[in-house]
Amino acid sequence: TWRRLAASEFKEKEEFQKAVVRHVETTLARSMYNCDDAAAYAGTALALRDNLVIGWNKTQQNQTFQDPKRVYYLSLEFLMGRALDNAMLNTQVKDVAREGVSELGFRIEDIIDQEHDAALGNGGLGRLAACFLDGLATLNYPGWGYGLRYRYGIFKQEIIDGYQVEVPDYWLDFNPWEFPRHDVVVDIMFYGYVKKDTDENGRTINLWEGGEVVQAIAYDVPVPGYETRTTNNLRLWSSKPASGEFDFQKFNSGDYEGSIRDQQRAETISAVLYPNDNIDAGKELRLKQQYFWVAASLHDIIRRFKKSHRPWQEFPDQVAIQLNDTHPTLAIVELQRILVDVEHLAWDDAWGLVVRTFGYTNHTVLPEALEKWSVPLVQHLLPRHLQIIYDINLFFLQSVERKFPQDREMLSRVSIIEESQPQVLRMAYLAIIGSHKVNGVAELHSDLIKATIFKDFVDIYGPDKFTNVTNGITPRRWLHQANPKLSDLIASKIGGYDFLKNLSLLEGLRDFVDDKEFRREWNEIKLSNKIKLAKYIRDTTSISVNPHSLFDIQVKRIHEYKRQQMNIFGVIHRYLTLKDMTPAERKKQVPRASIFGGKAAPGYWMAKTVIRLINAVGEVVNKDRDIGDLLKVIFIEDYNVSKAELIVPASDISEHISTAGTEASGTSNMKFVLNGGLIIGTMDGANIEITREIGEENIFLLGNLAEDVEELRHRHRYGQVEMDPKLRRVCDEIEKGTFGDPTIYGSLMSALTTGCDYYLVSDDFSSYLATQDLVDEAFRDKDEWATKCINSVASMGFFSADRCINEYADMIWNIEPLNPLASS
Ligand code: DL6
Repeated sequence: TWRRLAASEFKEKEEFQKAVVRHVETTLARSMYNCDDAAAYAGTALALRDNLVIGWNKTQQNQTFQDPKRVYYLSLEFLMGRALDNAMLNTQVKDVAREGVSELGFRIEDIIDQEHDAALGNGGLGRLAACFLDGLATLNYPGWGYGLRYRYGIFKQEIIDGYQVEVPDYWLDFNPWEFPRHDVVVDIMFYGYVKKDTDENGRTINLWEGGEVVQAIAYDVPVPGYETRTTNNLRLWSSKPASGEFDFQKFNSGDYEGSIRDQQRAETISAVLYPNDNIDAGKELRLKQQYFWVAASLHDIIRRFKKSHRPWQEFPDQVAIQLNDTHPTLAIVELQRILVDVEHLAWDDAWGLVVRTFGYTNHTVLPEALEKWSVPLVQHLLPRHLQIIYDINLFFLQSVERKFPQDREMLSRVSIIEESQPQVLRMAYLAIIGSHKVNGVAELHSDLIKATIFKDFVDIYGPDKFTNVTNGITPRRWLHQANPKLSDLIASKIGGYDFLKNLSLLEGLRDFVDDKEFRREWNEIKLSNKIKLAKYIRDTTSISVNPHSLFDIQVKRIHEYKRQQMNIFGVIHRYLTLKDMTPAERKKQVPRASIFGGKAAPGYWMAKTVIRLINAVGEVVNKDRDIGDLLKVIFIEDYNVSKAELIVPASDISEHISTAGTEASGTSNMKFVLNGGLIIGTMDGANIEITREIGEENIFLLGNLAEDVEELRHRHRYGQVEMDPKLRRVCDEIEKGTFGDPTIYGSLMSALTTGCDYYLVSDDFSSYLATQDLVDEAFRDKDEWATKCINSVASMGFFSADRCINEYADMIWNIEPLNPLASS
């Protein structure tokens, strides 16, 4: 039963009300007569927070007292979204809170809407980290997240004249969910030089000296599990100058700018999230961020380990560190440095501990996303670390040479140092060499990394070092919170809400698939979610969308490999086809709303051009009277987690149409299916496993397979591929100026021709259109459609983040859940 207990102390609405009023009147110094939604949000959040903090403190005390092995999840991104609703639901106080605030004259939905998203991430990688924190806490694992407290999260996207414009997102005005720990401060050094010295035993040691020092200050964020007392911690580091705030000497001499220069320089480190998804920017500040964060986190982890006075040999028995992509790879080097230079362990002993501690998750095979750091830059910023990397590489290459004495080329292929101009460090190779397990995030992806980018390493280490953990999502946020009516309906049928902790229980829905009343309620819920989204679209864009039309949604980062361009080309084709029809023919068509959303990296011209085209097509189509409701094209501005919670439950079909072999997993595909939407997609990433779980009859698959991609690209390079005629017509229409000045789309057009169509739009286009026709056909049969949706939801158990966390815990971290009541 200890798993079931929530931390909630609020049993009655009166208690909750009192706490809200107290906070409004005392913490905010406002009168209840002068309390708007924003103040009511603050009061509600603070009341709930009081409650949360008690469970959080207890969890941390319990973990300190029990001292189990812990996992530390190092991620440069945590895309948490809003916290209030999630915290209310996880601690089971939402009903009490709703009643409480309602008597004070507020609607809980309006209060929830006041919260700013915590958007410390770009997309899938950051949201996965957030889902994993929820899973860790819910399953009572002792696990912490470590990240950076960016002052500016991912930019806010505005659409002006059809173009994306980036606006800074200052989200920290009022953030009740973080606790500054002014006593948890770590000095972090950069630059300087390495000095040789001797230790107490007369051995030569290397000392890293001099350089700039910046302080890392901890901010803690409570992460409550669902229906448990466990509230874990997310520790985010913020940078500040080590030498006080201000240089008085400079100030007094009139050098006002100079007097704050150091302060600004230090604070810049945690100022802003790099807004790139699947693109490596390679900037010095980014490297500084990475080292600052991993050095502070390791210092903290080691301080905690040292409290128990265990010998160093036990470090990997107490500590597991998961590297979320290569961004934290310097942690491997930093731990080796601390063990050898500071703790004076022998190199090999230290290295053995390092490798047993780390696990590395790869999230991409795209070459442009694989991190490489310039050697001169690392030499300048982290001179001692570069020496250590050279040594790690040397010992590694020696071992490879012993194993493959005949294969000289292997050495240059697997070396951490790439012999380019300038030389660069291949961070993924360093991450593999310094970890005991490497995993991909979906079966196809894990197979691909073994067969392609990491093939040599499989030969060197054997296949056991490489494994797969298919991604998952938390059903608490992505069903219960985002789609409460559906969650309630499911609970009413399958015997309560246990499915939120054991998602396989959704199987129970199969017993109701033919139940008329159940199907009616199911369809009503979908319709009400679509009405809600249609209202939002109308309020924000003035475009009316018929809620009975087929909602076709593609929301994700805009990237050529995700192929939003194929989607919008398909929309143009649909528009042209409708225009060709007689009014009588048109009447027979299925009305469709094509809904897009997503941000483009600010420097990614092609992605921005795709956004421009989508908006331009919308401009033409949405006001074409011949077309009316038959086709609407909408671009939802500033897609983020809280908008996803509105959009995902409203979809009939969602698009996951990446070029096969490019999308490592995808996680929105799982969210859409879990919410009773079907998907159209390629045989890529987790789509493949979704197909396996829900059955081929419930998914609309299209396009070439990953194994064909190389050959197709080869044919394009040698001019052997004719453009699909339907795509030709679409391009002609764009080039004719139907969607505005055609020169705007020049890069998009030439990517298909002179660019050799690297993402194979032409090759998949006819299959895409044919599959969209099948979607229309299937949607006409409302009964059959509902059957597909219900059966799919029933099969989604596998995609719970809890399953992932248990797999990581078992295969990689070797940790156990901890009874949250053990020491109370
Ligand atoms: O694993 C989470 C997520 C996957 O679902 C996406 O398929 C993948 O594109 C994304 N990868 C990245 C890589 N970025 N970097 N570095 O975001 O990871």
